[in-house]
Amino acid sequence: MPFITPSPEPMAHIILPPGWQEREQDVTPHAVYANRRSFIKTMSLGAIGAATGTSGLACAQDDARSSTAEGPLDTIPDDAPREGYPAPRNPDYPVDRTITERELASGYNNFYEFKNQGDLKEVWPLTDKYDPFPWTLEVRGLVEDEFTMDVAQLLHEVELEERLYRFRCVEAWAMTVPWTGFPLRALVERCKPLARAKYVRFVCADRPNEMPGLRSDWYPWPYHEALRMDEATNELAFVATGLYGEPLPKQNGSPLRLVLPWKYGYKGPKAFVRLEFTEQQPPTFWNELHPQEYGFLSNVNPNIPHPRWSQAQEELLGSDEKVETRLFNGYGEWVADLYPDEPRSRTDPMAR
Ligand SMILES: Nc1nc2c(c(=O)[nH]1)N[C@H]1C(S)=C(S)[C@@H](COP(=O)(O)O)O[C@H]1N2
Ligand SMILES: [Mo]
Repeated sequence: MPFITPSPEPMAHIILPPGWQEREQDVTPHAVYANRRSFIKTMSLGAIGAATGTSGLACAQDDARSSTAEGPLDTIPDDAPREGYPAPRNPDYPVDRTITERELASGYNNFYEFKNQGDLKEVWPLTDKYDPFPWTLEVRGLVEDEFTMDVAQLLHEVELEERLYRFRCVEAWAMTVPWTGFPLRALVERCKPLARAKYVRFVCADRPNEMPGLRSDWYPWPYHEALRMDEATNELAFVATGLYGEPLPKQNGSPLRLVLPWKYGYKGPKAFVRLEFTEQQPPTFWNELHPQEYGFLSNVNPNIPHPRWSQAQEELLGSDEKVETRLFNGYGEWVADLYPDEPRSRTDPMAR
């Protein structure tokens, strides 16, 4: 997501002035596009396996160089449960564009807990020490009874399905991938929220010994997101535990992450460890850092430009092709009713 992270080396030694994020540390989207293109070019040359040391990628790091994973598909945890895989495809969510190459979906990522440069997308070599299982989910706040569930047990109990969804990052890249998982509504129901609960908040893992990016102390770790209850229980909202018919690679959010295809990617927390049901709208990670740039709702909307770039088009991962961005990422049929105030066109008075 956003390109606000300055290079950590100089930053680690100085005190940050208030408002630092808004100033010279901002990197333009163009710089990120350029970086991504060089990455994709590198991949198409077949150099991905060598990217740990010699590929000439801009952001090689010590952590990356010592990675034992040989490629982006080599990071699926050995002990990830595989019961129910591959899961049957749910046909209710057809897509009209090509499925993204698997190596790209797992080789070009945003997962700030692991990276230490804002435009670094090669996350997989940094996940060596991350050992997600066993994993528990804490259920807290406005529920009948607070409790903690074991994720392996949860996976044994739910029915897995596959959904092919369009995915849109706020940075204007997009992909189309088959997720394995189950509806978020099923998880919410297990939590037995009280009628008073209006929001559900997700708090992500905080494992500094396994996640090198957590050393970047200018972020309000742990990563945290939140949804309104009517959003969380919409049938599109999905808990993904797998990708391309196998358990999630670590960099894609093992052991579980949210996928909300009508929202920008950052609204879907990876590797969350706690759900908390609240009456008030909880603060969220990127909104706290840049309230002007990342709203609470963050629905995909070509009529609301990001303050620093247009959202009218998006680039499909793996090609230089630009396609028109669709309102709610094309999922209006399911979610438009939830957002009466969302600008429907560029001339809508609500459009900014
Ligand atoms: N915990 C956590 N979840 C996260 C992020 C993150 O940095 N940390 N990045 C978000 C962003 S900006 C995007 S675009 C998606 C990327 O998912 P992918 O790498 O599997 O494509 O994850 C989202 N979830
Ligand atoms: Mo993103």
